[in-house]
Amino acid sequence: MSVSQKIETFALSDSGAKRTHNEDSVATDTRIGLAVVADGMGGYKGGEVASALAVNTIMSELESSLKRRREETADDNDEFSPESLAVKDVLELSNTIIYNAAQSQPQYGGMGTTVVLTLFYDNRMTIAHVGDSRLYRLRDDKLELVTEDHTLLRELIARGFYSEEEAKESQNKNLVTRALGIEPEVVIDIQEDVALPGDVYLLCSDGLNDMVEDRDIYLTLKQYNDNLDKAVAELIQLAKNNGGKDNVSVVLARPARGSSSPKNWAEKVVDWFF
Ligand SMILES: [Mn+2]
Repeated sequence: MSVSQKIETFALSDSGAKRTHNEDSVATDTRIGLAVVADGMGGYKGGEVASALAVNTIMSELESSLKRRREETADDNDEFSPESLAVKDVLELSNTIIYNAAQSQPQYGGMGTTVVLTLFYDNRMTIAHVGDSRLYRLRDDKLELVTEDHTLLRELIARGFYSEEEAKESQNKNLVTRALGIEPEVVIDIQEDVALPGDVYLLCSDGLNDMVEDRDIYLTLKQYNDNLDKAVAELIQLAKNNGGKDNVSVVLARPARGSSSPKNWAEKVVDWFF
């Protein structure tokens, strides 16, 4: 890993065990600290087109958007960092591009895509998502779900109509209530947090978490912690072994250790203990 890299990443996307097309798209850019997963939906190639439009827009526009936002004079009233504002810019742009394509070409009518994105910078990170693609974080030996699905089911649970147990049996658990490209405007969930060098971040489409229990995701990340390319392949294989009904995409990202300079005493102590 070169010094200029902010993260190391490992990514795979697979059509699964049942489907012939893969409507998911994944991408990473270690230079700017980016990882993204999108899960498209819509008839006649609409899903593939929508998720590809989202990922391509992010990959081509985020760097210039970051530059623009970082050059702006900081406004004390800004709720978000320049990095988060740049992420918001490109996701809103993606929404517009997909929406316009769907409006102008009948075969793509109604297409849309989920998205989950992480951007790492200065020991911090921005997390953005729309829909039911997820971000998990492994830290201090605990796996935690960072994002909250935008699904009908989640809303019904939040309002007390369903228990978590009843929810597992539900037929329409994958009905997403928010996606890029469906409406002219979209509300994007954005979080900012610290990112620690030992953390492992997992971005995935629902084809992983519908097929593989959180416990097995945790155990796989533990087992292959020193070999994250194996972890990615193993997670995809687990999803396929368990039925693989949907396309399955996994991106793992691990923040790089600040620089190549020798560690100071305090950092070494921290390493011994964790
Ligand atoms: Mn899916």
